[in-house]
Amino acid sequence: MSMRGRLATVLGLFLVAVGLIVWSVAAFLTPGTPGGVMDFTKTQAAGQPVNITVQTVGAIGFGAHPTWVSYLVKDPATGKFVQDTTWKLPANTKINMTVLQYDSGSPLRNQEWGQVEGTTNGKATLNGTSYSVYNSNTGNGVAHTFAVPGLGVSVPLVGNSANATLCGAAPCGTSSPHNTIKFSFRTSSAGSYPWQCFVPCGLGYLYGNGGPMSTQNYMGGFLEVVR
Ligand SMILES: [Cu+2]
Repeated sequence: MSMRGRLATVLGLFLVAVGLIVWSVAAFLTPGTPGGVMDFTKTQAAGQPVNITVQTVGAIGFGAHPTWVSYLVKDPATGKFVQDTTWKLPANTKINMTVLQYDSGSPLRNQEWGQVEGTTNGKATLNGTSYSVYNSNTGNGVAHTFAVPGLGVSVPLVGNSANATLCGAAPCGTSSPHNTIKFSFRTSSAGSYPWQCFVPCGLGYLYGNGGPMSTQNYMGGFLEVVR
C-alpha cells in the first residue's frame, strides 16, 4: 500500500473512532425517548421494596414541548433520568419514592392537596424533616403533587424559591436548587393505576389543566402493577 493509501486508511479509522466517541457521549447525555415502560420488576429481588427516584422540572428542555413541566424517572438499570411515566411494579409491595423537585411553587387552589395521604404513617419527609400537611400559603408554596387516586396516595411537592436560579432543562443535576421529598406506599393487587399531578400546572392552557397536565409522560402516567 502506498504511503498515501496508508495515511488515508489511518485517517479513515481515526474519523470512525472520533465518530463513535461523539455518538456514545451524545447518547449518554441525551435523555431517552418518551413512550416506554420503566420496568421495576426486573431489578428488584422478590418480596423486596422497590426504590423509585423521580425528578419534577419546570421545563423539560427537549422534545416536542421543551417549555412544558414534566416528571422524569431514573432508570434503575442505567441511572439515567428518562421521560417515561408508565412504571411496571410488583403487586403488594412497598414502594420507596424519592422526588427531586426542581420547580418553583405557588399557593394551592385547593388546600386539600397540601395533605399527605395514603403513605406509610400518612407522612413524607421534606429535606429530611417529616410532614403530614404543607401550608402552601407559606414559604415557596407547592409546585406539583404526586397522586395515585386508586391507592389513596397524594403528596404535595414543595416548591423552590422563584428568585433562585432554577434548573432550565432536564435532566437536572443535584447542584441546581431542589427539594428532596421522600415517602413510601404499598401497591395492591394487579391492575393499571393512573397517577398524576393535581396542581393545574399546565401554564397557558385552559384552567391550567391542558398541555402537560393531560399528556402522557409529562404530569401523569400509569402504575402497571403485575403479580
Ligand atoms: Cu404538576
